Amino acid sequence: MTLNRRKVLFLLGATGGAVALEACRSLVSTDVAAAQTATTGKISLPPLPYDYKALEPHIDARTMRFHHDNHHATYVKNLNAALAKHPDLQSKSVEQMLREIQSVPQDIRTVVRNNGGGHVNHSMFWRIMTPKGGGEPTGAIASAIKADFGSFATFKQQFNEAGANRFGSGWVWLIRDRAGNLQITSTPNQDSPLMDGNYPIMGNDVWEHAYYLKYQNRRAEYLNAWWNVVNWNEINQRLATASKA
Ligand code: MN3
Repeated sequence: MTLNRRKVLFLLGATGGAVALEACRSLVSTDVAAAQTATTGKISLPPLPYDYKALEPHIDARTMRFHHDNHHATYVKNLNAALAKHPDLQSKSVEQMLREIQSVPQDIRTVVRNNGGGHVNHSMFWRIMTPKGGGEPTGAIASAIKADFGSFATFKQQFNEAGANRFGSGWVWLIRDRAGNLQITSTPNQDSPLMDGNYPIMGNDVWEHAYYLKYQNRRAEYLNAWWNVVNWNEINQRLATASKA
């Protein structure tokens, strides 16, 4: 019996499983996934921080429901199944596993890369959107964007281009690299910038499942509409976290 298993049993006995789980779910943190691993030893699906229909008309309720309840839930399920084969890994956060992907046991490395990446990417994604979002960036991210890209309009255009040019499935990112510079990048599949030592400040999901029901093949239209739901407060928090890392 591992330490994590004992911790879980302790939590269940002391506070009731539902309460412990609720405590994990309500954590307001950019490292929600990490907190959940540390507390329960098992990864759980974070609930959407708003209703399925909250991002209408820019992102439709049906897409949000499928995306969260099916796609993200499946990443969590597959990740837990893989980690069950290596209980020693359960003391690590998923972020840490991605940062050290080459040290993850070979038999589950690809599963962790795809599903751990999927879990961490989507846990960020739900939080950097909000029904009260959009508009011009605020705070430190506004200054950083102006300093590094000249203007928000230029940044937005370059970010959308990178998203449009990602062939097939993947993500477009604003990352903070090891040297502390902001860069627009993109990754295939569910690969995380963490795997290259970069910190994802914000990212947009350009898998077809993120937009196909409403926008069909019009990815550029989705990329444009997405800015209406961007949560600059949360992105400022992520920038602060990245700067401390
Ligand atoms: Mn997705």
